[in-house]
Amino acid sequence: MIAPEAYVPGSSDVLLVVDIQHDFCPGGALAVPRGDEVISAVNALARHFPHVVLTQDWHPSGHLSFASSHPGARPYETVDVDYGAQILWPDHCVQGTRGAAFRPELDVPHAELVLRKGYHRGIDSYSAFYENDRRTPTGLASYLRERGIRRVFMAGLAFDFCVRFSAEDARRIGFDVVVFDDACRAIDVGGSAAATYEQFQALGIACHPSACVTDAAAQR
Ligand code: VGL
Ligand code: ZN
Repeated sequence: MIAPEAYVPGSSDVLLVVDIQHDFCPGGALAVPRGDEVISAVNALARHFPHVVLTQDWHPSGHLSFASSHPGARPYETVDVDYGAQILWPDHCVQGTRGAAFRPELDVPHAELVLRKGYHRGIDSYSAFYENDRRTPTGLASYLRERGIRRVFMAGLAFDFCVRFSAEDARRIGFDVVVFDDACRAIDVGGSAAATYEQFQALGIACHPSACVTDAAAQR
């Protein structure tokens, strides 16, 4: 694990910025409480990372994760699908809509890759590495490995879903993982935020304040 002290990101580090989209911010279809507050911290962090990857939740209409696709079901209920339990969400991040667009305040012009996920109608994808069937890869692990990345740092939305699943997969794949939890916000359904911290501890996923990076740079 990486110690929570000041450090300067290098060429084998990537910042993975998760789902800074209208629909996950206040006023959006699946608003994460105070989700918009992370944007300035993410912008500040990104300036210190030579490599940045953005993820974008990107569902076709009628997606399996939408409660509206399951007659009689309501958002935030869990249903059984082919690959196991799936929480149902309000329709969100529909391909090409404003809700799926990045918030305009997100300012990371040097981001190298925009990784879209959740585009298979019948499989949700919280993780940026594997879809919710836990078998279908997105290609991101190979992309990062092939480019010499060893440490994955994360910030964004939502802490207890897409950040959590991405962090856990990255760790299992063999990357060192740090989550800047002050630059994340949680949906928090059924204790999911607390469960995320427990899992991170069990798996050796560190949570550091983003000041570890932004202050280190200020000190130089
Ligand atoms: C997310 C629920 C559904 C997320 C995406 O970005 O955390 N959560 N789709
Ligand atoms: Zn989604």
